[in-house]
Amino acid sequence: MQVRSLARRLFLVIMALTSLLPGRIVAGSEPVAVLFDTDVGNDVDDVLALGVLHALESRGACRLLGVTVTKDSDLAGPFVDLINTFYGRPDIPIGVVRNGKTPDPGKYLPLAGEKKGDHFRYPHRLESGRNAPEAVALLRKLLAAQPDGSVALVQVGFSTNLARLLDSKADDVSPLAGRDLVAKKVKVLSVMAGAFTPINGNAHYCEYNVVQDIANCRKLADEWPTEVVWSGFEIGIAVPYPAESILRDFGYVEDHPVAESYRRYNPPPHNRPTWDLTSVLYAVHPDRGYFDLSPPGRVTIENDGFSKFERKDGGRHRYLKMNETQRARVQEALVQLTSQPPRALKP
Ligand SMILES: [Ca+2]
Repeated sequence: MQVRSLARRLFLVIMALTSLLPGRIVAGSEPVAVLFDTDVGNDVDDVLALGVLHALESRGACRLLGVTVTKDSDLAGPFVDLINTFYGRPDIPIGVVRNGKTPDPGKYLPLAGEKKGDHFRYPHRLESGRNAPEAVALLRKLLAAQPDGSVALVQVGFSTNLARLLDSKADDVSPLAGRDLVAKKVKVLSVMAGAFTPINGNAHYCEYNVVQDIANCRKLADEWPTEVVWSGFEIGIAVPYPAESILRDFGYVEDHPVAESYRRYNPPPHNRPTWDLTSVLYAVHPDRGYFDLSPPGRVTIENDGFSKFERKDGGRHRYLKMNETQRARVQEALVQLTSQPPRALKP
């Protein structure tokens, strides 16, 4: 009797420990299929957001189907490749914009060109965005291959690629035009853009991602056929990434591309806002209570780039809201996810 009771206790302990292993998928939940569209190379939160996606994939919460870039620098695609390679996923497809915005390489994309002897300091295969597929063609191909209504699309830069996707024509990968393909395959568009509360007392704040490509953001707001959830400027600034984490949580490897990008962009003690990270967290964990949602309505983009929200029953647009408890939870989750080591990091 005693032996059986001991064996049962041991069994329960093992089961409890197993449930704590990273990567375990909670019964009944499928990893969320994610497409990530980024202007990586401008601000550094895009890099942290990509790190968060990799950490979530390592935990079995999502699958990163592909990354598309709206920053028109030849180093943006290679930089995404080096981050994906660092996290042990060098085969994730990367598509880049042609004739897009902000061609300057900025402060940290040059990491993708730096060498140590004959090799890249941070290993990767893609040497120039010119060798990568065009973003819209790649988005069509990846969407067409997914089950209907399954994809979470995360846009954390300009709307160039996704607006062009709406206008894309039927092709070899799908008989559907872009808008119909999106309506069929996409579950939600989680977008970091706009501002939905006054910013430092300014009730007409024109946010950067919108302002850089107003026409395409307006098209996205007017024509995107699925649910859209906006993370406004106010959400990211309410959750600063603690610089202390950059100083203390990334030393598990000598050179860490996320921490190094952060230092090059705006080094500690600066606490960078987590704009793009919040759109990723919502897209992968919409049901975990990290955020509340506004009532449904409609976002319109004005001529100067201001994002106006009007409440409307049955509207497809909502924006993220957050109380103080949620803010604390989001910050803690984002620090843990951003600093989580790659799964197969070699010593
Ligand atoms: Ca961004």
